[in-house]
Amino acid sequence: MSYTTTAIVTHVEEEERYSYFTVFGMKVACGGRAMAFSSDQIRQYETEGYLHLGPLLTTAEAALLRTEARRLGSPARALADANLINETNGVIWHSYAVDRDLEAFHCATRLPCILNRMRAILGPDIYLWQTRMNHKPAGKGEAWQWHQDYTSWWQDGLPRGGIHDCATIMLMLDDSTPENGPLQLIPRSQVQRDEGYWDTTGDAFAVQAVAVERVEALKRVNGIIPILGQAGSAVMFTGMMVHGSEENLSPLPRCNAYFAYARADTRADGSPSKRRHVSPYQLNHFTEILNHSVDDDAISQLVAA
Ligand SMILES: O=C(O)CCC(=O)C(=O)O
Repeated sequence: MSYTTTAIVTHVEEEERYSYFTVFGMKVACGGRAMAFSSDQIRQYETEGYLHLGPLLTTAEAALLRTEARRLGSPARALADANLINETNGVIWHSYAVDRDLEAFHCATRLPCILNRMRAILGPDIYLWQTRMNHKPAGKGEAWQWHQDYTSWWQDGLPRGGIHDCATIMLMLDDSTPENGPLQLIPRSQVQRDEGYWDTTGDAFAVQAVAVERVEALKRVNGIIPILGQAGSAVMFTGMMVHGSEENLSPLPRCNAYFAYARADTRADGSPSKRRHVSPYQLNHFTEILNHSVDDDAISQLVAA
């Protein structure tokens, strides 16, 4: 079954009900936390491959998640082998399964403001395919080569990577600034899945990178968008979006959480992955349909507790 977005999206007519935020001096409607996508926003996601959602969380909610993220990225974490340690500097730089052992992140992956947006794009029945977090400590955070997540996920058996098959919400847990190695996207780059090659030059793990010539060609036509915003802001992007980031050489940390969802009829068949997994938690173990959201204020309740 395929979904047409117009059938799913509740179009909100009243202009004044939008909230706005500013990126590079441009005023962008983000719809606000509780609001459904407008059809313009859906169109932007479909053509550009991403949508900046602006601030989704309050300052207090973002602060709680940030504190929990630091705990998650420490050796004290319960699921120790869901964390990856950079062999060069001994820093934990990547965490998988972030919704498994901390309630705040379990709630974050199931907030109505996130699930409803995902359902608007992927259809009513969705599941969590992967959760991960990139800790980019001040002065130590690694660059990420240009890549498409779906190149890896295809090897894991996810059968389709189209814009209505799988999508990721990236949640900023620190402010993302031009200096601290923000996520960067190449808009409109989601049009084809590149085979990718194993780039082992990073200190961390080998990434299935997009070939340099292809990246240069895409950049020439579409440019690069750095994803900036205050902690608690989010961006949504599709699985074939070419993205990466620079090192964090600034004095400020930059931590992002990534929640990847897929629609119910886009599932791996359980065959072994064609790539080597660096953690037993690289993909989510629980892929049940997310029928229920938590309360909209679930994270605020944890703040108050
Ligand atoms: O967080 C970053 O800087 C980039 C991470 C990334 O590209 C990924 O997790 O796929």
